[in-house]
This record gives sequence, C-alpha cells and structure tokens, in this order.
Amino acid sequence: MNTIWRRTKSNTSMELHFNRITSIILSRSSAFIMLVVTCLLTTPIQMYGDLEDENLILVAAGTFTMGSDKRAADEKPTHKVFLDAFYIGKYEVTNAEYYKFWISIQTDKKTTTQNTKHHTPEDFIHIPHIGKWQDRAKEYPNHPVVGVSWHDAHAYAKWKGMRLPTEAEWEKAARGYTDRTWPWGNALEEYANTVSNKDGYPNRIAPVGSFKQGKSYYGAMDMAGNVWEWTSDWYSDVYYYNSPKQNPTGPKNGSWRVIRGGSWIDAIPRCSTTFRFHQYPNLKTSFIGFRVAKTADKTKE
Ligand SMILES: [Ca+2]
Repeated sequence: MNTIWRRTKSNTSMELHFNRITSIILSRSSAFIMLVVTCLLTTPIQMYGDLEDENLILVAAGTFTMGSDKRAADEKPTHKVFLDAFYIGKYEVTNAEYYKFWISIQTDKKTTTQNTKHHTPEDFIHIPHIGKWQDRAKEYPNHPVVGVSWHDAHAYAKWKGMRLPTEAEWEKAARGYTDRTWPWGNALEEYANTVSNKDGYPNRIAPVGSFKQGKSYYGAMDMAGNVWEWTSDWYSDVYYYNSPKQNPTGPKNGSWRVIRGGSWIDAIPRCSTTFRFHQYPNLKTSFIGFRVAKTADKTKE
C-alpha cells in the first residue's frame, strides 16, 4: 500500500508538474500567437511580387528632396516630392538587350511594311569604338546602346512591358533620400565615366556597371556619366516652381525631352544627381542612351 501510495503521490506530483509546464507553454504560445496576429492586423504588408528581372531595382514609396537651390537656375527651387514605389533598371540598356528588340522589329511583318529599319540606332563611323550599329551590337554587347532617339527608347521600354522613368523617378533613384550630389555621396570621386582621362575609359564608352563604387543609394549603376539617359518628361526650366507634390510626370507638352546623368563626353559637374539637360526627341547621338522603369504592382493586405 505504502509503495502504491508513494507511487501515486509521485505520479500525482509529476502530473502536476507536467500540467504546470504545459500550462506555461500554452500560455506563452498563446501570447506569442496573439502577438503575431496583432502584428499582422496592425502592420500593412506591402507586396511587390512582380519583380521578374534581377536587373531591376525596387525604389520604395516615399518622399525625397528634388532639385537644388545651390546649383543651376532650372534646378530651383528645392522641393519635396512623394513617389509611389517603382522599379528602375540597375543598368543602362545595353547593345545586346536593344539588339533583341531591334531584331524582333525587323522581322515583324506588321511593322516592316512601313518601317523596314524601324528604331535602328544611328551609325557613328567617325567614332571607332562605336561605329556601325550591327557591328557594335556584336563587338560591344555590354556597352550601353546609343544613337537612339527618345522614340526608340520609348518603343523599347514598351516592348519590354515597361516605360521610361519620369524625371522625378530618375532623380530619386540616383540621389536617394539624402542630398547626394553624386550617386555615391558628396565626395568628388572618379566613380563615373566622364570626359576625364583618369577614369580608365579615356574618350570612350564603358561597359555598363564598370564603376562599382559609383552605385547609387538604391544600387543603380552609372547614374552619373557613361551615357545621358532619356526620361519620359518634357523639359521646362521653370517646372519645379509648380510641380505636383506627388508623382510628377512633367509638363503636358514641350519641344525637348529631359535627359539626365551626363556622359563620357561631359565634365563631372554635368553628371550630378540634380543637373538637368534636354534634347529634341528625334535626336540620335553618341552620348544618349536610357534605362527602363515600371510602376511597382503594390498591394496591401
Ligand atoms: Ca548614365
């Protein structure tokens, strides 16, 4: 009996101990589950599930400072701009990438009847390392495409299911949230392909992404130098005075399209994050290319 009692007492003690542990685990689990549920209910979850290309960079929604009061007249005034989340190309569009589009256009019977050489980049025979379009597409596949008009750039982006970045998107992707004069910061460094002979690419275009230390806050490459980049905006030197505060898309019309970032033929001051320049949309030059962008497919739960 005594043995049985002791065993029973022991069992009861163990049972109580077990129940106590179970109770603690359950209460802590419940608290943890409640915490997770509370977080899920109170925290908006932003999903960006449409990133198909590793060469696209997500720029999160938010406000940044656009323009500058210290530099050129058309960069004034400094103003705050809110942009929805968007993707932007990590690199300038390359010859190889543009070639795929170009080939598809040349063999598309719907377009070849009217435009046999539609969207063909310009030849630059007097510039040896650029030369004829089809030659450089094969010899320099990783160089940014040049000799393309705004219309060519627009057509390529559309073919890719994307678009050109707005001027505001371009500046935010280059500048980040803080006032960076250059994509990499405020120190004047040789982290870009400019007209300088010290940058490793004297008087010539560089393969995209050659300047690793020149990447922007968001990780975009060659936002300073190499080739100018078409944006979707028309140019106006006074646009910043009346720019919408959210998702500005530029003036409704104009004569020139905005280009940004400077190029291999420009001095470094023209390659700053805020410097604005413009060209006629039909112009095809050896120093203007582009990168693509798209609005992020944002959903909230
Ligand atoms: Ca560039």
